[in-house]
Amino acid sequence: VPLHNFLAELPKCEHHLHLEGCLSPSLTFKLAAKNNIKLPSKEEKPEYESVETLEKRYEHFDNLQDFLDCYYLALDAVITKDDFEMLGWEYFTTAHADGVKHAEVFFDPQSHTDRGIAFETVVAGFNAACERAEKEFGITSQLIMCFLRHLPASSAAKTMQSAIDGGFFKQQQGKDRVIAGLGLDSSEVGFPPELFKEQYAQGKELGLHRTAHGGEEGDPTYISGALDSLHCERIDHGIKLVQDPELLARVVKEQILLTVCPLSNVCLQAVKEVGEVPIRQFLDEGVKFSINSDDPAYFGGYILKNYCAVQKAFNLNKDEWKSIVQNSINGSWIGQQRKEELL
Ligand code: ES4
Ligand code: ZN
Repeated sequence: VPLHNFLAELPKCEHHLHLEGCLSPSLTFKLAAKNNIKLPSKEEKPEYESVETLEKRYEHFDNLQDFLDCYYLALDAVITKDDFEMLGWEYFTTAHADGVKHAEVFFDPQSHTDRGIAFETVVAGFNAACERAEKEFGITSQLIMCFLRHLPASSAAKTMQSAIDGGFFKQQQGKDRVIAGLGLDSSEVGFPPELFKEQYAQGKELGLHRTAHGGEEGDPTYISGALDSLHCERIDHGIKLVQDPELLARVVKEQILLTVCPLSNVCLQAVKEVGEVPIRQFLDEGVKFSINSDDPAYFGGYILKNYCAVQKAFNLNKDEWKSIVQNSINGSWIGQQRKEELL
């Protein structure tokens, strides 16, 4: 790709990365063996026969749900604090190699607490990876706690309470790490943002940042709902915004940042190819966005691969790239001082 070295060296911020989405087939088998966890039998699910067959399975997903079924199943192998730290470390080492300087990363506590893992174990492991990344690489980071939208709001409420009771929110601790924001992910269509109004109101009251997946597979009402009912500062994906010009104008005016994930959109068949992601239209109409990797172990690559795929499809010039990077720095949940260091 032309400009490859230029893209590699840009000071990147990542805003849309699921730590659980860094669980590769090889790490899944490694952790399952260590923890004595039985992955599905060959009769149940032949793709779990070996690392290679699982890699093969991840080469094609029919849609978001088909992917999510794989994503939740593989998590059975992840058990201890060290496992979560290892998963987080898998992310930060690759992110560092790709030129990431600041990362705001998602995790899904319910996908672990629902299988009997303590909330504290999950946060302690991921947080340890964040601390180590800052010490060894100088990467700053924050955790974003996501609610699984296919589970009832009562389960999200319990998760919220666990975080409060444990003192895990940044505003409770006055510390720079631990959990800085709320997110909403998993199956989108049929699970509108309005269902989680109360948890987001509670989060806003606590001073937490707010984002939500919207307009990945769902129509633009999933975006407007996240803005109106959840008071989100960012929208994750948001590519369906182009179906509603009025809403697009509002997103421009209110400077809402979209966290776009091009390779993810192709892998989950939201678009046929990267060129169909509305990058050109967003640039021309002044929609701010960052470029991100979503679930790199499943979608064929980390952030630099996403930057390169966009370059291959759109042939952007250096000034356009600089404005994308500037918008992702400015859209990060960091203070002015850190922004200036990154710019
Ligand atoms: C996700 Cl790509 C995507 N969309 C919605 N929820 C998710 N959880 C992990 N990856
Ligand atoms: Zn996502």
